[in-house]
Amino acid sequence: MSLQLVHSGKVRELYDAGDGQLLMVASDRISAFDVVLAEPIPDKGRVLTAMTVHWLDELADLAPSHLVTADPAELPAEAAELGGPAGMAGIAGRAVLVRRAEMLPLECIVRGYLAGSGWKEYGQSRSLHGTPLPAGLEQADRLPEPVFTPSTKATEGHDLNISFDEAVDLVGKEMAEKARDLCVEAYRRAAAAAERTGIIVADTKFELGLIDGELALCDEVLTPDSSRFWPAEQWRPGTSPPSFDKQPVRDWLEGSGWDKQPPPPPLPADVVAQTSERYTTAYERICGRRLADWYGAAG
Ligand code: PZK
Repeated sequence: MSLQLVHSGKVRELYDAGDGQLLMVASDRISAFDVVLAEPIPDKGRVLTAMTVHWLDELADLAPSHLVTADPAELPAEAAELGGPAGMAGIAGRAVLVRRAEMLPLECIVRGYLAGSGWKEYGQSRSLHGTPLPAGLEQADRLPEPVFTPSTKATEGHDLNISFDEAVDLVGKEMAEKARDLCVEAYRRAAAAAERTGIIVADTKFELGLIDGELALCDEVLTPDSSRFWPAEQWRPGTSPPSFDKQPVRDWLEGSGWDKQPPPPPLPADVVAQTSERYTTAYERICGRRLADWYGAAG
């Protein structure tokens, strides 16, 4: 009996584990400029999984989560088939068992800094998803207060930014307010903790779902794939700060002469190694734990 694949993302997979549970597996794949590269980044899946578990634990008093277990000993036996020749050891640390939730049809984004589409919108209308902002802000500036900037999951391609009122139309006033308050508080806490380690969480995306009628944190939480992490010492308003994790990949691809059309060129081994190191450092700095202590990590 094999686990049924229910969703396949760019860099992770979701399987039906029966009994109202799902198995989420984070791969070591990396995407840049909207394409997935051929070379895996060693330990990336473990870093993202360990970070999510860290934050779910830190935020447990704020909200319940979908997490059942990350312990490979507690995963369904069929999960070993997904680990390649190493069996269960091959997915240890990058697979988690979760409860199936009724997902909100919203991407719950919180922005503490002006980057990406938020910076673009500010330039056009001096607002963020309808929330007016002070004049004179620069790219990458810190916002006076974090702003909840929801979007809807587009079926293909990119998400569509919506106003808070449009979020209310989708999930109702009470649910939209609950989601906003939960996400803004989770962002505040995580950003404050990361700032103490010299890392800025510019923005992050939460996915919420209902489990037994309660709003729960689902999916990835405060990882480099769901957030913009910047090294604080390289943050300069008016410029676009480097990504803490993916910058070696982006820089190398930019310098390679690649036309940004798939397939991308193969990444050199030293770029792969440097990037793996960045992910590990991000985990160890932000979470204050050693990756070697996480399930399956080489150490
Ligand atoms: C769920 N995704 C995103 C896509 C992935 C993940 N607890 C849950 N219950 C029901 N559905 C989901 C979750 C969670 N988390 C998450 N889509 C549905 C997604 C592709 C691969 F690993």
